[in-house]
Amino acid sequence: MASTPVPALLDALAGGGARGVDLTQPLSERTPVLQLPDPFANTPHLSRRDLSRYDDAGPAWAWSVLELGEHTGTHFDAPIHWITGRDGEDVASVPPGRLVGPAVVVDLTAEVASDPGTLLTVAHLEAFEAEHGRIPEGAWVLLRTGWDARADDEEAFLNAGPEGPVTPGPDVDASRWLSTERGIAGFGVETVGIDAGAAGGFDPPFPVHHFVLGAGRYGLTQLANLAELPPTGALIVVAPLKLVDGTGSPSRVLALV
Ligand code: 23J
Ligand code: MN
Repeated sequence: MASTPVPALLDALAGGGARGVDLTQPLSERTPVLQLPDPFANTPHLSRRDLSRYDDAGPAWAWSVLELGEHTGTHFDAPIHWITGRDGEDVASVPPGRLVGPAVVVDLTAEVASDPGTLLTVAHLEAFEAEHGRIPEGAWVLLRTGWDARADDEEAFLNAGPEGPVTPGPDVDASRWLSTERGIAGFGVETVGIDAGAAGGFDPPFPVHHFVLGAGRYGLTQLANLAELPPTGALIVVAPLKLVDGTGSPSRVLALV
């Protein structure tokens, strides 16, 4: 394996020993988008208009124009998305080596089933490492919660309560830990943002954005099918648009298991 790892991987794919898993949610007019409270601006839902559809405007071809936010659906957060990362990378500047690497999957599905506002803590991360080993350099840490099952129902997905959205995510200490304690490439979630629903009220607000993007690392949201990944040992491929000055980008996210 060591001398010809890619041919060995191709043999494994051909023989069924390895396979690709799509971690991407479908992207359409129905894709749920974040809803920030007043007075903040909000991103629109995806919309599109036809340029032609096998008609007078283009008799043999169909094509359309999209309008969508950079932060729509399964998407990538670049460091410059947050004020703490404003001197960091835009999407186009992310080195390709950071977009391919080991995935580790921290599973809070059971906790989130009984409390949808469950927060990921440093204790959870330490328990994960005690069982599965140290999170490797360049890893993408993916938080599995079962939230992907809600993705075709915007109301259930955003889960707004009287006090605001109730969705899982890291607490302040876990956000800081992810930015400083391990050499991770990024942090990914199944929910609408990399921060917990309650994180607008944390100190600092939106601590994953604050610390993780501020440390030059990346975010991934609205992931699907994390249940098909092992806790360690999967390879992730993250493919945002190479958008110059982009603060984020809808992305295709694939894993090899
Ligand atoms: C802007 C402000 C707050 C949040 C977000 C964007 C996101 O979740 C995002 O998509 O980056 S929480
Ligand atoms: Mn985003």
